[in-house]
Amino acid sequence: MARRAGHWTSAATRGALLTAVAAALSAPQGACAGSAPQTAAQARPAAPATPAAPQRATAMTFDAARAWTDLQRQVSFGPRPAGTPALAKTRQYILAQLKAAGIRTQEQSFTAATPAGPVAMANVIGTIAGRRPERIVLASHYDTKRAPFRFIGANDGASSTAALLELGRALATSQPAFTIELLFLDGEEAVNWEWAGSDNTYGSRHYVQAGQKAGTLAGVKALVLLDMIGDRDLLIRRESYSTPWLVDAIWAAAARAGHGGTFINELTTVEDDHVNFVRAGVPAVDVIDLDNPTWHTAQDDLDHVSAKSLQIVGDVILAALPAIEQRLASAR
Ligand code: 1BN
Ligand code: ZN
Repeated sequence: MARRAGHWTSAATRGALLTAVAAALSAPQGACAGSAPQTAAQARPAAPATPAAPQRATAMTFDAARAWTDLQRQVSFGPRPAGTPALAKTRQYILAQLKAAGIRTQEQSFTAATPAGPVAMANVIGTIAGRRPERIVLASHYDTKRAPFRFIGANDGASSTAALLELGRALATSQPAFTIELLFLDGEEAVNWEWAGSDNTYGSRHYVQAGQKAGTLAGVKALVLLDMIGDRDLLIRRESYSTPWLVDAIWAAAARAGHGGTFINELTTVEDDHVNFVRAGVPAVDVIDLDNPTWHTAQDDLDHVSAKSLQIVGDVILAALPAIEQRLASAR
């Protein structure tokens, strides 16, 4: 199942990145938020004039068999709505997996005011230190929808969380240029059946507000949100709230990797966790497959998700990260 997705730092990429990083270090911070859309091709810097300093080049491998195990384990905990013991178990599983991969962890606990009263929630953050402190955040919600039937969220909740854990393992020893933050969000799902008003995305709203208060959100240069990426018939459209250059970078990587049939050029619109980042001025993208008949049904189960879909998305995100870094490093 494992497949080599590419090198974080090939000699050429590394040299180009170092050149761009040097230029970017003298540029004003936060300059990329809200800047004009640019294609990934335009963002690619020229080849370096001088060879890069020797660094460890780590091959990054997304192993969908490991991700599949993560997905199965989450499903084995049963329905996992915010505030339940099953979600607390899921959180402990995520923390244990991050620690086992040598990734620094934090819990961000808060109490959300929901239509059902106060609910204790917690985001989980894993940090992979990069050569510079500015962060690229990779995110997924890990809660599942409260439902009047047994909803286990194999796709909606477990698939993106599994992919994020495996991306963490792949990136843990890669010495990335930007710090990579793995953000496992609580409370994405509405407590009421309908998604309306502020009854949704509790975890991302808390993360953004806390970062604004502490002055740390300015260090988040991009957010890549994964959601419902495990469907057997995976089909991912460009999402219209998402920042165009980030969408371009991911879709270009998908096309290069031969996954243009999965990452298609049609548009869809979804209010998801990424919207809270976009509204706060952080470039953000939602990689989401909304086109599945099992969404919020009892059929969102192991029979309707596949390891192959996890592999495609894992490979594409790993392949897109260098272009995202290049764009950020050359932003003025
Ligand atoms: C994603 C997964 N979402 C809910 N579960 C967000 C969403 C909101 C999807 C509204 C469709 C409509
Ligand atoms: Zn959902």
